[in-house]
Amino acid sequence: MSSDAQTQPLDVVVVGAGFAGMYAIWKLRQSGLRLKVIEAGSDVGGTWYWNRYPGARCDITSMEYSYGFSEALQQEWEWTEIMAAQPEILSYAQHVAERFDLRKDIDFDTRVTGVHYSDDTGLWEITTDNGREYQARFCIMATGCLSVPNTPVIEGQETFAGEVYHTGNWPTEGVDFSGKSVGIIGTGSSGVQSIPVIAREARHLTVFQRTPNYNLPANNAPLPDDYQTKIKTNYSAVREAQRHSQIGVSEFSRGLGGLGSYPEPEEEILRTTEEERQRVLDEEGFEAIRRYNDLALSPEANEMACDMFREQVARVVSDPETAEGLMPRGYPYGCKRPVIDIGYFETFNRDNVTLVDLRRGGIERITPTGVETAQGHFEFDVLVYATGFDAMTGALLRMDIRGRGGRSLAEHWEHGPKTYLGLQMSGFPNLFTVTGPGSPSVLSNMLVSIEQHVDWISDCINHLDQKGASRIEPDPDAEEAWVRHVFEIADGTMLTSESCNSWYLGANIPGKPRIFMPYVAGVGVYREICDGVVADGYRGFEISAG
Ligand code: FAD
Ligand code: N01
Repeated sequence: MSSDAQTQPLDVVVVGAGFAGMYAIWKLRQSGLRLKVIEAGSDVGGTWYWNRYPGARCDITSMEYSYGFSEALQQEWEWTEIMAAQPEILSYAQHVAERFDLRKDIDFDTRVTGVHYSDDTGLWEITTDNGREYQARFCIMATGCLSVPNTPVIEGQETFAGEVYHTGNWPTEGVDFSGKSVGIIGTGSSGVQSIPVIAREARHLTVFQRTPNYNLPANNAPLPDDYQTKIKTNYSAVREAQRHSQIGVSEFSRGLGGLGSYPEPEEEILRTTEEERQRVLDEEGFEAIRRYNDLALSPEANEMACDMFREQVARVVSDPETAEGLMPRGYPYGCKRPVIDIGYFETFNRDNVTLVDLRRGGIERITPTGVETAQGHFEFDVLVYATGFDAMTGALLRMDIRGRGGRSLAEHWEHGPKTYLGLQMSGFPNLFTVTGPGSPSVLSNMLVSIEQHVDWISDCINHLDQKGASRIEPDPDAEEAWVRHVFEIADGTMLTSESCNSWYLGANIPGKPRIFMPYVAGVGVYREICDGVVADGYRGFEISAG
């Protein structure tokens, strides 16, 4: 048992010291709760601690992808670019840890393996890979939605004789690609960000692409002074606007760059002529695809915009066969997490970059010297997996979480994740998830969603303590109704289209139930629902003395 926990159980154990776990420390301390955060990594930052691959950066303007809980913090921190790169975001996390003295409440290099509820004591018993044990009244899972790297099982992969890396678990000391030939599997956001940078460093880069994306240009740049002044002068209004928006980005960043800051599309593509579309393509290039407002509603409109996108690929990429290989087909624009890039398509005009379009013949096996495909063998010294994550449920299901009566979370989620509001599961009293499935989570600016969840959980614990109650968990009917609601509003949108294999649906992990996991109604609507539940005396939750 943790030395702190030996004499007396803790009030709260938080698992994970990314932005969610870090904020939980600050917030829960305000109520004088005794807590401990347990983190597998050696420092704070979560996503930004693990994803150190070259080119990693956020896709939302950093002045909005940052904490809003401290006016002093948001005034003193200076971002250098519109969308900061990983080293800067990690420095920000470290600054927050130092400024608020967070590390003293974190046990690093400790991975939680078991989280068991005791029916006898009403406490959570937490076990770890280094033998430390903890007991707490409440347990908060701040384990991240994109924190379990997915390495696909490919025959022969253990025989590869060179260096092997995963973008989601990049070495702290970095990787020197100079003079080396590199193979990279995967062209999602991580691949798209790292490919241009690796191509500049390596002798040769071979890109194994299974599905091309409808990427948009990042439009990143040094942070404009006038924008910084505008945001800092209006920060409280910016944060308030975020909280009531669709994805957690305010109108103060409109037109700047990054997700959520694009101008509202105003034109219907179905009303345009071929001539007009050609003119728009000449003027706007890849960005043309986001000026139309009928793409979500009409498959025909969507396909017209996709045609424009493909034409732009052909305009940018010199070799016609490579251009054809980079053209997304067979699924609609907008059904996956948007991928934004810096010079991605232009990278394929370099002499030292080869595209292997796996749609023309897939990977058969990995060999000691490279990758064997139906199109031939490709050799390289270094293999990079940019193959994503076991998203949203992965980190939770990797721990042995057991609730009342020893029932496991794996059993509860056998047919897909079931939560009430993405905050709790029935049968798991006093256990909370931050940005869990069933909440806006990965469809939003995560910092906004993290603060909302942690605030809600903290208020809930205070409410129980004030009432002298000891337990809260969802009523199974309320949980079922919420799961249905989450499904119903996603159903029929492009996000659940049959032709779309996104990680939102769990489609990237063999055997994972195909369920759309996040809540699409937006952070503003969702916040109102959560607040309404509290105003109605925690409607849908069972609160009891134990
Ligand atoms: P994480 O940052 O994932 O932290 C979870 C922590 O829990 C990790 O440190 C992990 O080690 C720890 N943990 C997990 N399981 C255990 C265990 N069993 N025991 C102990 N510790 C454990 N979101 C945006 O909104 N905007 C962006 O621009 C954006 N860019 C991204 C770029 C990349 C490359 C990636 C991968 C994600 C990005 N995201 C972005 C999503 C990002 O994950 C969130 O924004 C945010 O950082 C999540 O914070 P978190 O604390 O919830 O989770
Ligand atoms: O992961 P992904 P990611 N053989 O799952 C391919 C956030 N993020 O790490 O599409 C061959 O999107 C797979 O192919 P396919 C953001 O939320 C943000 O890139 O399944 N290929 C795909 O190309 C993002 O959405 C940023 O056909 C295989 C790729 O690997 C999320 O994290 C940056 C394969 C995986 O793409 C995940 O992004 C980075 C196989 N067996 C991450 N298995 C920002 O820009 C998988 N693939 C902010």
